[in-house]
Amino acid sequence: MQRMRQFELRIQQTYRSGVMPGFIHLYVGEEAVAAGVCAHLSREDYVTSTHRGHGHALAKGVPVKEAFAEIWGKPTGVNGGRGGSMHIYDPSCGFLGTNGIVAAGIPIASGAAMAASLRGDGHVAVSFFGDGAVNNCAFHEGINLAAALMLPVVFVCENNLYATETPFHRVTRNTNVASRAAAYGIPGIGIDGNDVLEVHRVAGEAIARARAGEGPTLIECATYRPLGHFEGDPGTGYRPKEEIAEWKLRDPIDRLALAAMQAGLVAEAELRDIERQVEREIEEAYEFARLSPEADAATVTDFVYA
Ligand SMILES: Cc1ncc(C[n+]2csc(CCOP(=O)(O)OP(=O)(O)O)c2C)c(N)n1
Ligand SMILES: [Mg+2]
Repeated sequence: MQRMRQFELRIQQTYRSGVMPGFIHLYVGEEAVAAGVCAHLSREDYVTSTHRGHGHALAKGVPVKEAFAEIWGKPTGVNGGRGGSMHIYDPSCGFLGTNGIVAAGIPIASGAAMAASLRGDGHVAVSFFGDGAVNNCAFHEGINLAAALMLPVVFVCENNLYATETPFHRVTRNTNVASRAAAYGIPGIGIDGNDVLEVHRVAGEAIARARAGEGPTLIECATYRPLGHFEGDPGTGYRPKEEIAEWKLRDPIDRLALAAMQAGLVAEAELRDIERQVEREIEEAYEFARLSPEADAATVTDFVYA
């Protein structure tokens, strides 16, 4: 969670300095979901992600340096800087992409799970998506197919209450995403997405069921993005300040740190050590990306098919 948090804050700072091209949506505040779920996945398992996908990429094992350079558009990026924030793709660790098209990762995960199922290799797929995805047709088709074929896939909705500036309750009558699982005949579970231990427990059970051939699960994680929708949106014009303040008190990293200290599992100094260790790692990634050359304009048509 620290790695995801500090990565995003460094990306934010770099982006704001004006050197980074493109458009970014930060994952700050939602780290418990990616961390709790991806802890159960091997490199060969699959993940599909969203426009808010830097955290998913890191949690699935995309190297921090190459992710940083990719978002910066540098040729040393994991996709040669051709993809950027919303097209980070690394098949070597089963990461089937951040994705600028809302809900598009859902059927891709079902397809990856179908491939794993046909090969019989015991691998699973996980699809992360937002509340904004659940009224898109890809949600219905992707989950229905997975349920009908009992595919090894777990659908993880990061319900942060808003799609851009639109509150979820304004665009749907049934705001209980987990309850929609019933329509597909699969288990649906709503959990506290800012409690990494709860995410870890529930995701572990769902992933074990998928691996055992017992089919898909829909998990709805209640979470929040304290920042704006994208870098540039102040994020305050469409929701009460009190709501943002209240959710900041439920920060997933602070909560785990406090619980672990109260249980006597870790001393504050050890937590600071982790923070500093991650700080160094992120600084190295930043320097790697900064010192990488800019793309050569002569290569602009490389990888373009006619
Ligand atoms: C199919 C499609 N429709 C609309 C958009 C424009 N769009 C980009 S992000 C977004 C909101 C997504 O909200 P949500 O899925 O809840 O994810 P969050 O940003 O809250 O993490 C929209 C509507 C898009 N990218 N793709
Ligand atoms: Mg949302």
